[in-house]
Amino acid sequence: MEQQILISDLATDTLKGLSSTPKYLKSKYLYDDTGSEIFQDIMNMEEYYLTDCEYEIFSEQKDELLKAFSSNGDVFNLIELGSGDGLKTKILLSHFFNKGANFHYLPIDISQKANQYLTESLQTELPGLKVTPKTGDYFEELQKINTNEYTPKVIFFLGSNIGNFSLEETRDFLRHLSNYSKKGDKVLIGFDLKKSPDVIVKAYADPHGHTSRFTVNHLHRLNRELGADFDPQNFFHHCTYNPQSGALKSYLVASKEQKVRIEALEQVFSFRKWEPIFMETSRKFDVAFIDQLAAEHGFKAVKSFTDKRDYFVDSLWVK
Ligand code: AVJ
Repeated sequence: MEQQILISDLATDTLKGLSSTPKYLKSKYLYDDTGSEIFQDIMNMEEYYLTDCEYEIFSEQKDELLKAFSSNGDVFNLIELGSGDGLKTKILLSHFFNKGANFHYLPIDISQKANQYLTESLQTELPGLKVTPKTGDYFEELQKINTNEYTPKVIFFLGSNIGNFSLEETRDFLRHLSNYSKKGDKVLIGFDLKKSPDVIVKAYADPHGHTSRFTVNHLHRLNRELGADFDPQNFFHHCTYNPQSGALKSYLVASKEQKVRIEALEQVFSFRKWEPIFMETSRKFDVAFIDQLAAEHGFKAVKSFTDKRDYFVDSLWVK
């Protein structure tokens, strides 16, 4: 049943995106099973520094992080939005667990499969850890966690997932988060920082072609799930970085004029030669703007956990 709901969302959003001028597709649909696998390849490549940075931050600053979350052994709920395979979070979970920290881990993810895998692996790796996975939309699931008995919360939103939002969506997200949080609750958000444009572009226009496969998979997905007849050979991946706004934008560009029929939408879409489909924003931030975002939404940015190269920050906010 869940699959059905997703398919109809995919159809509605695809219709909207491909009927717009300029055309776009929503980046959240990049993560079907194939897309999630390709994303693992992206995370494993040298050029995609983001994963390494957050891994380094967690490995080297896990003591400081635990102190920041629970200075005197107080109980807390650790809620993670978009937990995925949890590879990086596990560094913290095992450290906290081995230190005898008193916490309950609640990972929330859209993928049932990812959740199940994460929970099973935690049961063998950290038997005794309290884990309650939730599958679904972040905020719907968050509301359900809200129990009468009040336990302080720490909410994780890692990996620069926030960078996929437009500025308006970022503010909507933070407003939700703020409304949900009580005084003293904490959030830890992973932001990718502005840096040499060459470094950034290499992470998204990689020589291995993983990122290209990742975006082109969106077209394969429309072929598979909506009966589209895209010829993926006729589109190529291109990205641009604007050092002023910090927006890295990815496109699929049509290399020739063509028509594409999408069965499920009973519609044909025309593409001009060199017409782009806007696929994704991967926004880069600076610390002053991060502090401003926190303040605008009733949080105080209390500590920046950064890697040695200052490429990435996990910013800790307190309500
Ligand atoms: C998962 C959203 C953090 O924007 O860096 C990686 C997705 N897209 N390469 C990012 C992505 C192309 C990634 N996030």
